[in-house]
Amino acid sequence: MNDQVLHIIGAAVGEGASDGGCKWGAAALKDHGMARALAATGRTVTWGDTISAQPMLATSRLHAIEVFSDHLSVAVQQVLRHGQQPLVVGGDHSCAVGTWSAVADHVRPQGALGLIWIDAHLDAHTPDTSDTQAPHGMPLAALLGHGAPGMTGLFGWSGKLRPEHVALIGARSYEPAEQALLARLGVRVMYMPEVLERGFAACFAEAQAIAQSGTAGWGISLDLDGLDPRDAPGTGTPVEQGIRLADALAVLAGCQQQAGFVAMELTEYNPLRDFGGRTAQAATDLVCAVLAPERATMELAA
Ligand SMILES: [Mn+2]
Repeated sequence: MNDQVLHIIGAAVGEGASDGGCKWGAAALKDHGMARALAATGRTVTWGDTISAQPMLATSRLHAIEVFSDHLSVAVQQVLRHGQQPLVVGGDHSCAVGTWSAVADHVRPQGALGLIWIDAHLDAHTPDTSDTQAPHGMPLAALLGHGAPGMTGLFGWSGKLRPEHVALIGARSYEPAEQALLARLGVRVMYMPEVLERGFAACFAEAQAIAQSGTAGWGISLDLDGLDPRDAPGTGTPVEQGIRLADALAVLAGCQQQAGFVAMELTEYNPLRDFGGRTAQAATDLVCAVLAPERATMELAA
């Protein structure tokens, strides 16, 4: 539906991470002109509310993220109820709990939600397994129904994602407990060596088939640290040897036209590490590639 309004929601959260710089990511991407760039692709774009985590009102970091997730989920729910398409711009990746809980709840009457998770990490810790206790390492586990009740149980139900409808691409930094949880659940994880061997295009095609098969809709949660730091250094937790930007732009172009595509999230932009704005431009080009109303050949910024 190419005339559908694209509604951007900022997620001003850095409290989920050990380095809080991502809290300023949404505001920086707004200043960089992300909405204008999306409008230039032919979309009708609104930059709506920015939801901020409020650590001073919380008893702990986890509690702050629980309250924030609840607020973000209501904002995303409102966008969907108005028939608009949400684009959530983070923010550390703990925002995924609010984003995808709302999308899953919205499509629930028609069926399950599929999700493609592009990331250097697995984000599949629970409070029982995390050494750092950083909530941005927990959102995927929470969406699968494992973790703190305040993160798993939004809208009064748990298990927003079923393992068979989820695929991860690009993982290369993780702990055994998260790998074990995803393996036990049967989630398909394409680790970085496999991506380098098969190519990002083949991996994404497989992930898309997983996300589309037997679901009522699907989306993409894109953690910028899934990219190679040579192309996107301004992320919360950079890890060497990732997906190259040119590959991502070529492969992600046209998702908006694919059957069942409902929403996108872009996370872990850290403007404090993005000297010269290269990562902001990469983030902008990526959302334009995914969300443009017609498939366009992206020209790489020199
Ligand atoms: Mn992540």
